[in-house]
Amino acid sequence: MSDPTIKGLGPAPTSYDGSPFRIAIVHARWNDTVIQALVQGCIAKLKSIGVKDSNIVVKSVPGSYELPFACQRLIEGGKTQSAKSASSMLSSTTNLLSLIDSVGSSTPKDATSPTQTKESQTSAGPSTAPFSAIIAIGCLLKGSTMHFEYICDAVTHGLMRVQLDSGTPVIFGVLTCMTEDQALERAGIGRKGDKGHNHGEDWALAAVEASAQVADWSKGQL
Ligand code: DLZ
Repeated sequence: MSDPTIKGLGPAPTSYDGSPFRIAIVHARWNDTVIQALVQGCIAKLKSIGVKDSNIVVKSVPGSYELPFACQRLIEGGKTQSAKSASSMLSSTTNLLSLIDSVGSSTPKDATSPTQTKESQTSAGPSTAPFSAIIAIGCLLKGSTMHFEYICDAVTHGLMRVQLDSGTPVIFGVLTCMTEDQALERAGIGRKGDKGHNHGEDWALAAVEASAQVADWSKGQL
């Protein structure tokens, strides 16, 4: 019988569509079996609620202690990528306009070939929008020293600080377990009969819900 204290996410008051959002997952590599199950569960749920495959970015770090810094840098990287892409789009549009200008009012003969911009050719490709939300996934297991307590505390506060400082939701996907069995059951791969529940799925739902709320609230739509 699996741990009866395992709980999942209750239904949201609204159902959210993930298709407009770009989501990053940063995961630790410690306790890899648990991590892989959580990441796979998270990705599958993101896709099932509409997030496009090309809008899911997955990065890894060695351990949970590295998660806050990696999340902070990735959020900044997403903003930089977005700004660079917007400015290169603007300069391509300017070039195109000056080309049209230089041939007078006539339309360029082959409007799609030599004059086509790199950006327009790849417009169906991966999004370069800033991340709507980031999901930090780790698994900390209690050992016989105080190491666990210090890392749990640092990671929890670090991730909270990153989301408040950046304004980008950071989903807390860090299991803090006393035993390996507790972790396996919270990744849906328990060894004792009932497999438990994969919390990666809950974190995907939380990421899309937070993304939708931030998008609405930042436009004053409450
Ligand atoms: C060192 C360590 C230990 C003992 N246990 C875990 C763990 O259970 N889960 C985890 O994600 N990371 C662990 N680490 C690694 C630290 O998080 C970190 O990667 C290193 O201390 C290097 O900064």
